[in-house]
Amino acid sequence: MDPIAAFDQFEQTALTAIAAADDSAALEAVRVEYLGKSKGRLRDLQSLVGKAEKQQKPLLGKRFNEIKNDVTAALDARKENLTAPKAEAAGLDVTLPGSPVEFGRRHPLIQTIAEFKDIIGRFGFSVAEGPEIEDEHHNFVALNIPPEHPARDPLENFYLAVAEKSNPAANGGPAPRLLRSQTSNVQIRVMEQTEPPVRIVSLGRVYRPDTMDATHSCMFHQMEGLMVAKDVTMAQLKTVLTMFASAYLGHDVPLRFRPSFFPFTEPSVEVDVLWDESGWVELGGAGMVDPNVLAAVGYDPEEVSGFAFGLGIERFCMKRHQINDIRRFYENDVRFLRQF
Ligand code: FA5
Repeated sequence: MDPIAAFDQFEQTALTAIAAADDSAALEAVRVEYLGKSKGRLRDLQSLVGKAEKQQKPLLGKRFNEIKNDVTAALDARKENLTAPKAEAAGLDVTLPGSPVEFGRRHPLIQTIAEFKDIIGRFGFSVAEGPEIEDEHHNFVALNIPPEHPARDPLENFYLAVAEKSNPAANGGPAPRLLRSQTSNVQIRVMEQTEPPVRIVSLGRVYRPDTMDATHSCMFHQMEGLMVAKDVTMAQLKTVLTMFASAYLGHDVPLRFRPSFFPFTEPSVEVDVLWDESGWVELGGAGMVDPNVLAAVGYDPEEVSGFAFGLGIERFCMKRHQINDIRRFYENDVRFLRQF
């Protein structure tokens, strides 16, 4: 074959093989076949130059170098192409700005709980945990709530079916259990296990079969607070609650303390906030821990006194963000949730 034709054919087949190689291993095989130092087909071309007539040699030499450079360049380009990110190989422009990634965010109540812990922590309260499934002792008895009290009515609570109220432990059945109706159960559990002084809060879910409306839910969150030490006073309770509410709701928040009644505190108060033109809404209950409660956990009411409070977390969050209906928290509507 005419050397020039052989050169052209070499170039043609080499470039076709390079373009057809679809991974690095195939491309390497092509390189070895065409450009390999010991057995590559380029060596055959080189020998054609060597055997050529004297006057043809410069032309063939020039063509040889051109082909060698072209094939080498095509190999390098293909190699870069194969190792480039897939998106680029698929014809995408990776230099374009990416589409924004939507980050999730924490639920407003979870944010509120974190902020509550932060604020009350500055008053020296540490966080205690307690169970949501509770026995009657910790939810009622130890809190001085007698069996005939309306708060213990099965219709006012979520008792667990496995241990119905009609099947009390006294009859050999399992002890009745219920979803706790207040975080005050944690007061008792902490006092049972800790010597005074005590200064704790406990935040979590509570459950009541209340009729749902704008400010009532069947499941909601409370922050319980308990401080027991020598000479704890009602004035300290009022100060802590006022400072806490001002820290979360703003310094000029209008609060109102109303005398009230809880079986486990004496005296007792309820704390209201001025909601809007329509009037006041209750934020929580509080009071001085009843001496009976202190004595029942083994504390000496002559030695120590204490205050306790239970605040509705949803209501605080609603007041702060002007949320007009508690059900918004539980509807999973992203248009609502993404505002926090
Ligand atoms: C109690 O639960 C007492 N354990 C509070 C307490 C603790 C008093 C320690 C004394 C000492 P009450 O039932 O009032 O109290 O509830 C407290 C707060 O929880 C209410 O003020 C309100 O903010 C909130 N709350 C009560 N029921 C609901 C409900 N169904 N939905 C949303 N929030 C509620």
